[in-house]
Amino acid sequence: MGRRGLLTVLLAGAALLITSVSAVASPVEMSFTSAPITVGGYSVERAVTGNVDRPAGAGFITQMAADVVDVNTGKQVPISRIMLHHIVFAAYGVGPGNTAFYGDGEERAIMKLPAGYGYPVAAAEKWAIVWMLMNHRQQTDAVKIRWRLTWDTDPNLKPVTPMSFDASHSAQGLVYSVAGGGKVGSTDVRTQSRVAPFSGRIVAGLGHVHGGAAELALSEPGCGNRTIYRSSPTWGTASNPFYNVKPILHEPGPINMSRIESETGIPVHAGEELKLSSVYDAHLPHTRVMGLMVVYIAKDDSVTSNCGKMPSDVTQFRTTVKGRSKAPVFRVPLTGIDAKGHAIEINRPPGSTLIAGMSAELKVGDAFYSQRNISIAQGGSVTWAFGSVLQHDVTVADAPRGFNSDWMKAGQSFTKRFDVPGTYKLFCSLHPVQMTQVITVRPKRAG
Ligand SMILES: [Cu+2]
Repeated sequence: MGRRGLLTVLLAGAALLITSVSAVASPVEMSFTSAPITVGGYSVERAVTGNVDRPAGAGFITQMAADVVDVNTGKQVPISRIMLHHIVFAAYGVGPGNTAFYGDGEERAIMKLPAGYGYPVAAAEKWAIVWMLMNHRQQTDAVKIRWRLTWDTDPNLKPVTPMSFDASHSAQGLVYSVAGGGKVGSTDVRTQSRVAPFSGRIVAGLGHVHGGAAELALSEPGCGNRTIYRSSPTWGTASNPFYNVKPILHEPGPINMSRIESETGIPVHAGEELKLSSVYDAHLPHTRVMGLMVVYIAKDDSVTSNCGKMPSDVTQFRTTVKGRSKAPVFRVPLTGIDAKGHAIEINRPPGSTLIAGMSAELKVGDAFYSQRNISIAQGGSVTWAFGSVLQHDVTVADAPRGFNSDWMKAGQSFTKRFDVPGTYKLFCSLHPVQMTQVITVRPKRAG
């Protein structure tokens, strides 16, 4: 063998070595944080932040989680201090539109794909986060949002596509309200049907709900309505901070939603209908609730018909933390501020009561309702005329029936007719301490 031949062999060997090294490249744990975010005392902060940090180059995410950390120590911040109400990660900048690929509510949902699969990230794509934080203490605080992920550049991973379902049908904030008033044990079911975009296999799934939920179910109407993924909540015990912080922004959600993994995958056929059912208790009101599900589908052209056999390796994962399987009855209190500036529960906001007949109108300004206590006749209507620069809303905390307005500002208005008598404790879900209100609906006299 001449020198040239030896060199060729050596080079070929080196190339082989490089190839094999990259093929077995072990996945890397990575951690990123947002810039510091300042949140005022007892306040909500929310925004969309574009172009956040992400791993460089192209690769796959096989696992992902998000939380909130201290600006100085980098340690996780407890809920009693600041809670991450929700966060959604969306990829943009490559092709049209954007793709939400991971979301997390206060239950700290994780994305985890079974072995052999990855969520593909393009080198050129950018990430945006949609987030909301709530400060449960009096003092102004600062935190960073952190996302940790497992990054894998193994080119043999099978790519997955996230497919999301939303029972609110893209309502503002992705929320809706369950009015309540149904019989004990009755349920409120909202559905969304979507068509499988290609033939493949669902290899993972996760769900998100709020207080009062029974479950989320993904079914195939064309296959005898079989349920292919049921995401069930686990509720915190009564001592959980969810039930004990102030202010409470909405009826506390679960501490966990069961998620699935299946290496084989649940077969879905291109064009077949997949239906999300978001099931809530319909006896009590539940306001600003969500019913969100994301499933991760790996393309598989060998799925050639609807209603394929369910795999035997679908594993349900749920928290090992002790909790309750049934949503507890919980009444969201109104919160005020005492003389020392501490958050306390209040029965009604300060101020006089406007006694109205069949209609009343009030103004909504920045962080105030012009009239905070109103008495109105049964069947009467109240109109909120928004004149604010910032967005505000009207949300039932505790009442005989639940409802909510959208977030609104100057020029918009919201009218609600009150057919059921009783005491309606209301707040602005974005300013739950400053903006509280009580509407008393007087019953019609008999005869
Ligand atoms: Cu507000």
